[in-house]
Amino acid sequence: MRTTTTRSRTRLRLAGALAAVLVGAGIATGPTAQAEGKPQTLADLAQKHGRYYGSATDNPELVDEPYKAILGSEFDQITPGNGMKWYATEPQQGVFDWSKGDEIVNLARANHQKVRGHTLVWHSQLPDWLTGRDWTATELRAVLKKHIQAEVRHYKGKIYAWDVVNEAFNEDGTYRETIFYKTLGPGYIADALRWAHQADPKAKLYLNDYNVETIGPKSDAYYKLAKELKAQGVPLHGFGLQAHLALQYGYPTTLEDNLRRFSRLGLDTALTEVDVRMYLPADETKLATQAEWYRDLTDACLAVRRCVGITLWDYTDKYSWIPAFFEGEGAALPWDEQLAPKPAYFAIREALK
Ligand code: 9MR
Repeated sequence: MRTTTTRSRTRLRLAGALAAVLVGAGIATGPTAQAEGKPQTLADLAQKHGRYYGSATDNPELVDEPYKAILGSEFDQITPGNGMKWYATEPQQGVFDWSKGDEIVNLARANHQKVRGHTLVWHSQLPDWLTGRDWTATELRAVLKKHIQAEVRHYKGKIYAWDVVNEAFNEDGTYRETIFYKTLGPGYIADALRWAHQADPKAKLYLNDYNVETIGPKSDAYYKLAKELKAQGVPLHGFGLQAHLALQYGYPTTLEDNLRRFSRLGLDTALTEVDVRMYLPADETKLATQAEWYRDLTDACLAVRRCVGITLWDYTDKYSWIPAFFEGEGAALPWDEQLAPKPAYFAIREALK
């Protein structure tokens, strides 16, 4: 892992400051200012390394044309922030609504972007019909199988990778006591993967979680489970590290080693929901540190062969989930609320060059 040097910090600040001046003067920087007039987006730069650079997006934002223009041009992968979750896709038992997910998939097709499907099995954002009553194991198994297979089948051939099970472990590495775990036991994870694989044998199937960027009890639990699942021949192809980072907790310095150990199990890895929040107000120093982190996490992925790509959890502070969930925090993304690139954006470009 590269350590932050005063020189690189200064360089970043200068790059950011220069870009800000150029943007302010109406002179295109970055994507539109390359040699031979060829626009170089984050996606273009990432593709040269065989990686994707993506962003989450959410249906209500898609009326914002300037937002959509950057989403469609700068990225080669998108993830629906909410549109494919259980509450959205099966609002009544057995009654499916694909409208939100379809909107995202159609947008991705128009922009030649990959889609990460998010998410099939999660304890949060479940419909009331599911959480509002007790189920026997036999009943819940059937409900879960039907949901997974209906959704994966509907999107067959259109989804690059699915977050099949999201956030299955607690911080100490014990299983999270979700409705699925409590009713079905830990085997629900292997079952979910097998059912998804039957429905779309070509989609990459992931487990995905937050606070798993460092080597520690939670990522160890995934490592152990992934190893077991692979040994049993369960169709697991990747591990998603959400990477919701916060300046006050320090950079996860074991990220690269952690990615590498999952690669060695024969799994792809991806940074799936990246943001780097800070206490507001943002200032030059915090934004410079944030830029270093974005650069370092991009470097970490590039350094590990099977780290396939990076997804921002939306690309702009305008649509970040952070301020609503963490009081007094925000400014977590590489574009600000006016859709102007921040130092973090230029730092990512630097890492990709
Ligand atoms: O971005 C999503 C936000 O719009 C929702 O309100 C929130 C509800 O929990 O979920 C957000 O996305 C989450 C993702 O699905 C799973 N990892 C954590 C993300 C942030 O909460």
